[in-house]
Amino acid sequence: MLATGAGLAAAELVVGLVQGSSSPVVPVGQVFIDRVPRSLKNWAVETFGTNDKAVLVFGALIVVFGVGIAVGVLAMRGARSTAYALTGVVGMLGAFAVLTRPEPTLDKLLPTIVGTCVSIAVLWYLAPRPASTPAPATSDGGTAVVPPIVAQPMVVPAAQPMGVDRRRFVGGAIGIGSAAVLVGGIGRMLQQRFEVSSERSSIALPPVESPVGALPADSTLPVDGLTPFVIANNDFYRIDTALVVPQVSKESWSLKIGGMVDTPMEITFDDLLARPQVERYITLSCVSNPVGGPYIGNALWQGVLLKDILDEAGVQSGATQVVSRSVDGWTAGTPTEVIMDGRDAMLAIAMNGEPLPAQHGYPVRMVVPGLYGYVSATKWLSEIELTRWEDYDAYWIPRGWSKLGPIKTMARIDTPRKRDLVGEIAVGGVAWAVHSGVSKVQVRVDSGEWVDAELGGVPSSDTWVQWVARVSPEPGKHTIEARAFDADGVPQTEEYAPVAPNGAQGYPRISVNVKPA
Ligand SMILES: Nc1nc2c(c(=O)[nH]1)N[C@H]1C(S)=C(S)[C@@H](COP(=O)(O)O)O[C@H]1N2
Ligand SMILES: [Mo]
Repeated sequence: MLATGAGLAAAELVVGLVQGSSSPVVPVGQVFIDRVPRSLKNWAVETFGTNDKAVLVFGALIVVFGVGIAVGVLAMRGARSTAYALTGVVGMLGAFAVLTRPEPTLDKLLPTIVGTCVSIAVLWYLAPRPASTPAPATSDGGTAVVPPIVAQPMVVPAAQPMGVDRRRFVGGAIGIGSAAVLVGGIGRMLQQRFEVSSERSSIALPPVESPVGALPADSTLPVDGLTPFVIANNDFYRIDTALVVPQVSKESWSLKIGGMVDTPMEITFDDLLARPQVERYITLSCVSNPVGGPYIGNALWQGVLLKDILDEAGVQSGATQVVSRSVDGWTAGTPTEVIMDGRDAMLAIAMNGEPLPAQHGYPVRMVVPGLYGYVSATKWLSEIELTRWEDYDAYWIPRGWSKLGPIKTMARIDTPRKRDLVGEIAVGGVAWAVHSGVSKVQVRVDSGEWVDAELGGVPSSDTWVQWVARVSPEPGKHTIEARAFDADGVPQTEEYAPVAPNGAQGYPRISVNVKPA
């Protein structure tokens, strides 16, 4: 465990010294994320929610330390070459994972190589080796020979006693352990140099051409327990496959636009700031949001309309799919006609009046009203390629999700949260039919008559809406359901469907127990 810990710590130090390099733990976890079957991924998300990544890293560390223990046992039993070899194999697996990531370069391998060497060196230093001379007695009178169980050699001939100087071992262990903690900590501190937080806070956002202005006063209804109309950046759900948040400097950032276009382009961050800016409230939803789930949010996005840029590049006929790629290789495929149909599909640089947070795609991401994130909302955007549906499948498609991902019309019940209630109940929540707009929300008790809810105000049809309905069921246990209608009066689908392959459906439902007054 010491050898493993020291190796990981050394790797962290190198990551802190060499910009763009990566600790092997991250790509190993990333390869795992990219390869897990959908059922396991869904189980992890359902069980751990957005803590799934922390759980994965924890699991990976348990595995790595488990192997470390096996290596240690081998080394203590005298099978030192096997122990070195196994460490080397683990290092090579790490290196292999690093090389599978986008843009593999040799300096990205450096932490893995250094970490593996340090691990082997610690093993070499701490593990007992064949005692050529009798081991010296220690000052407290005990012998410095390993206890019999440990001394049973597995690989070396049994006649050779293994020597381990206990004092040297304990001293070495304490020294190496403390050095590892220190080195790992310094490495982590140095890594902060590469974070974008300081350059991000120094950006002055350019003014927008026509500000959206104040929200309608009734966009927030006076009902306890409702979700705020605008979700603050820190509370906004985060869904992506990135095990560590990519730190992409605006200085090195550029967006390549190519494929089936007349004029391939490359745009810098400053180019983007110099273009006409728009700002729009847009509700973003994840296809993995279950009925009643939390993976949806509404924010004010600022950026440049994607249509204008694609018009400049000149989209060729037949280019039915816009593939957007992020710096970490993730891709989304969006219908060209949706981006070009006049809605406010944009390259966003700001969220709720601030430059994009790193977690939400700094420096530039896509936002397309009406489509689930997995087919449109590429964060840490690096490339846009015009292509055809039959020529390319984006990240989630081979993993069993639909090529097209329009957001399904849906209501969510956010209040009441308590089960036991008395008297009249204010049932409320949010509802969305993104880009169409919600025309009506209804509530019913125990499959009775549908009752119209009061709707809050909205700045556009691209956002969710708050709603509240008041019902007074008799004392006893009841089920309350809700449903939303889009602008054409089409209600959300009643029939239940799970999130895969194209988004959950069904009525949201709560159970309440009304007590006599
Ligand atoms: N680079 C990258 N962008 C991505 C993803 C990703 O995994 N990688 N996930 C997408 C998905 S599935 C969703 S729902 C939205 C979520 O955006 P948010 O984390 O800002 O809420 O980002 C999209 N953009
Ligand atoms: Mo998503």
